[in-house]
Amino acid sequence: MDEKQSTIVIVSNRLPVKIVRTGKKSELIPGSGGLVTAFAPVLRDRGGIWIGWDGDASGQSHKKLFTKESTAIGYLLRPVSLTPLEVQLYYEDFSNGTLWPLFHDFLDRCQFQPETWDMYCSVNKKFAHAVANNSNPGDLIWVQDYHLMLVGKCCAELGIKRKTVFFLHIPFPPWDLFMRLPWCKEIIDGILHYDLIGFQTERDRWNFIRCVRRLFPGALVSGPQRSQLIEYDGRITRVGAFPISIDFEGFNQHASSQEVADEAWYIHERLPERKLVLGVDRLDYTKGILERLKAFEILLEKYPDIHDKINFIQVVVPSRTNVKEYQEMKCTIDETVGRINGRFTHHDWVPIHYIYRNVSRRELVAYYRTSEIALITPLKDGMNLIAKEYCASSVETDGVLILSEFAGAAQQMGKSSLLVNPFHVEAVADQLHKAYYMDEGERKSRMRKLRAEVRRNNIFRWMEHFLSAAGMPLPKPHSTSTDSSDD
Ligand code: GDG
Repeated sequence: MDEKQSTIVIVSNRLPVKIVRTGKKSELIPGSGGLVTAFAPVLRDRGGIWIGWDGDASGQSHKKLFTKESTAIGYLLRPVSLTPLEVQLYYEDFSNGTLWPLFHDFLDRCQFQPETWDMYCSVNKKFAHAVANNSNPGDLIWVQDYHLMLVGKCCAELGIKRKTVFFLHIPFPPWDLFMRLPWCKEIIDGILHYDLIGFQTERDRWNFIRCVRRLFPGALVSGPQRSQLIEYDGRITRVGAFPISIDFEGFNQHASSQEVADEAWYIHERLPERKLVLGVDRLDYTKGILERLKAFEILLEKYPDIHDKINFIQVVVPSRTNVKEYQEMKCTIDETVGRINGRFTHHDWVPIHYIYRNVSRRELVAYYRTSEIALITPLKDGMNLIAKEYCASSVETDGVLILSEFAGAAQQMGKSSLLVNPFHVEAVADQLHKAYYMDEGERKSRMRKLRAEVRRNNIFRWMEHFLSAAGMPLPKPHSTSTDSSDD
């Protein structure tokens, strides 16, 4: 390694940037998504290295571009190049076609093919080589998510002695589902090579421990629930739940800014006397977009009293646009929106406003701030940062959060939101009606509690908790968050 010694090396499937080509020139632009939102402020604050795939499926190397530009991003980026076949088998087929549906309880969508598993193992090894080339013995290697569950074991096999820790951003499935995976034992064995494993919720941690007990009866599980130890094959792994969060003050301040206030005013000015219901999701079957549209349709059917007085704004962010299944899902959403609007639109009232594109951070925060109700109903979700961002941006403190009980966020935010089963569309419609008529006192009291929760358990606290469990010195205290409650 030629750069200065680093203390934290983040390893994730994708680097938090996109390569954009304009004519002959290529440049890096910051990407969007859960991981970037979570880590960028922290790495910028204290420095570090981020290793990941550069996102180019052609296998072309972009090392020079990264060397030149990555320092401008605020931390070092080290790209891993993948061949088209690796992208297909490791990323599209095994990570997205097997692990993603399995871990979100969609067994019927899983494909089980030995060649995709073989490629998953071989790409995990490739990432371990990148770790070897870009880290020093004192560093902490922090591996992210389901694409790279074997990197810790691969590092050990390469003889690299580093502290390696792992965080799973998606749910961990119940054992009877997980055991359907032909390579379930290999995966648990791989994960048990990390020194620390972090899950989003206690439920995920518990599911994992049950799998360990079933598959490795000789493993010794001890310690208090919050910080359990698993002793197996001469190694000790710590396991805990670390619910991820957001930069509360960042969203709070942006939502309070003049540019967002202007945009929020503009959105509502064009929809006067209406309450806005907001949904924001990456296009994915786990997010429950169709079920949510159905719930909204039932609301309009069952409660004519709110016709003309409500608008549902659904933002769908394009995702996996080259995959047929996702293209079909988009067509079904387009048709459903068209059908519901065709059924209920009259005069100047079009009930559903459907936005299918990436939105700027300013626009997103303006929608958060100005929407009276957020309808966040994934069928299953590791955490769901949208729910937390909505509360942090609700600076008037009177938004109502309707939240799926199957989002990880429900564990912290369930009490003060309106909790729903997203599969029970009639009940979701009833909760929407309740939210519409909720009085100001109750709205404010609930939102105050939600904001206090997200303000306290923010992304910096998450990082501190995780690093402290990893046995690393804590980063300097971040002063953006105060516990004094103006809300
Ligand atoms: C995983 C887990 C877990 C999205 N579109 C735009 C945009 N975003 C930002 C949002 C938010 C993030 O992306 C999406 O958050 P999610 O929580 O839904 O995350 P996933 O991408 O599904 O990822 C999830 C997360 O990891 C973190 O651990 O919560 O359960 O599946 O931050 O703001 N931002 C902007 N424009 C967009 O169009 N500006």
